[in-house]
Amino acid sequence: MSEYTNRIVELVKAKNPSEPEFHQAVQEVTESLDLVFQRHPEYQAARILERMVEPERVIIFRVPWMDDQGDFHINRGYRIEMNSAIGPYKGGLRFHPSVTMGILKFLAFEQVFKNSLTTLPMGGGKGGSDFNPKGKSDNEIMRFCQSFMTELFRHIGPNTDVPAGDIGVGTREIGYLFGQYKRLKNEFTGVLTGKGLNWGGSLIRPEATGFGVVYFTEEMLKTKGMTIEGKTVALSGFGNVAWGAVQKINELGGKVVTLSGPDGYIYDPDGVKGEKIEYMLKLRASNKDAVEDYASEFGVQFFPDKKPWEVKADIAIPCATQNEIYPEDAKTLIDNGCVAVCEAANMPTTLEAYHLFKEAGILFGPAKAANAGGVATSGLEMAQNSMRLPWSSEEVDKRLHEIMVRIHNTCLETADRFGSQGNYVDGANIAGFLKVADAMIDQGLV
Ligand code: NDP
Ligand code: 2IT
Repeated sequence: MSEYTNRIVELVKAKNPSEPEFHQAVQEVTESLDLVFQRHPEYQAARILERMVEPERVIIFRVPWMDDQGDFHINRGYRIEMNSAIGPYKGGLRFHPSVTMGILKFLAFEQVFKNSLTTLPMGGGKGGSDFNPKGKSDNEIMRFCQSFMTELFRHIGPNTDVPAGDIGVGTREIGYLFGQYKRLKNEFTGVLTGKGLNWGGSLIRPEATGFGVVYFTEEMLKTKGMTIEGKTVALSGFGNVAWGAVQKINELGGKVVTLSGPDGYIYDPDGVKGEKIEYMLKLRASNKDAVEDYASEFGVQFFPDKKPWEVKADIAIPCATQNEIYPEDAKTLIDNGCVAVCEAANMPTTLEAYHLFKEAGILFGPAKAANAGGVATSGLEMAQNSMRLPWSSEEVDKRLHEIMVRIHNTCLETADRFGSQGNYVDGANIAGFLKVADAMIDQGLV
């Protein structure tokens, strides 16, 4: 790293202590941006990166709610409004006990670059709460969502900030959040995405992140004369994104041999297919936070407290959460002959593990490019809401596919232009940065 970018990383660490995930995300991006600053000192002179690491606005609020026994609970709610240079803040809400300011800042920072890559007019944001949905009843989830929105509603709007789902927030939660927003504002607008189909949602949005990741993987493989057909895939997670990815991999003739949860992983040598894909929805809806039940249901092996990266596979697709591939996992994947790693979760690979993949010359699709299909389809949902016209699933899927191919090509072309041939990480970081940076310069001191 250059002295300049090193100074920015140190500044971020000093100003945001105890936020290691945010430091990690900033470091990864700045490593790529050195290539830009060498050629374009104007961005350094305008202090664009210094501005981008400072959120435009951070909202923190109390979320009181009552459980089914009548006991009081207090959680913390957040919304990070990171950057609105190219459109309203846009990004998901995460409900998980691990949620902290640092995690949401890393996610919001990544979202700025990701949304820029989609080519749609969306700024970057992220929010959520340390609320734990595990074991909660439907009524408890509803009361929590209503309380969360009772504060959040005054900060968001269809032209201001448009939240969506992420870990622990799916169509059910978006429904309760939307219902409360509508009561408070007396407005039916596209203020959230990931809505139900019969009240403004878009076809393919639930599948979009997973579909998009697989489209991106297919494009990466094509550059080496390969396809997904006949390949085995090690996949982590079992939630919304994993479910979409598994469907599309099957459709393209690949075989998914693992799923994982916080309890361990299952190994299914015949592949997760047919009714097993439907079963994933049951697992997710059970709020039990575990994949072990899959093993007993389908008579396959369960490996407690282990990660799926020890299984020999051609492709690895992490779909659970941040930092799930460490250097030792990367070494195992490389030794086992893995040809591609494509990030469906946000920042699932540690920096050191990414450096190992880079040295080994493995195809590596970074999250901000590879998983952009989710937010891109949110952008398509916003477009349909504005027109008050729904598109068919073929129409949405066709647009999603085009967007993913375009993002893939943009990454490669940009990496090439900046002397980092074949490096999707550099390509994604630089292309995402340039559009936002130019918009910020056009808009003056913002
Ligand atoms: P879900 O809540 O549907 O599923 C999340 C999955 O990750 C579950 O398998 C969950 O297991 C697991 N998980 C979550 N936290 C942890 C943890 N701390 N340790 C171990 N496992 C964990 O969320 P999504 O499928 O929507 O999200 C998965 C990933 O994809 C996240 O990184 C998210 O940011 C990213 N993503 C999501 C998009 C979307 O549109 N939904 C778009 C782009 C990226 P458990 O339930 O047991 O905790
Ligand atoms: O990480 C992500 O891109 C998401 N959770 C989706 C955000 C969105 O606004 O659809």
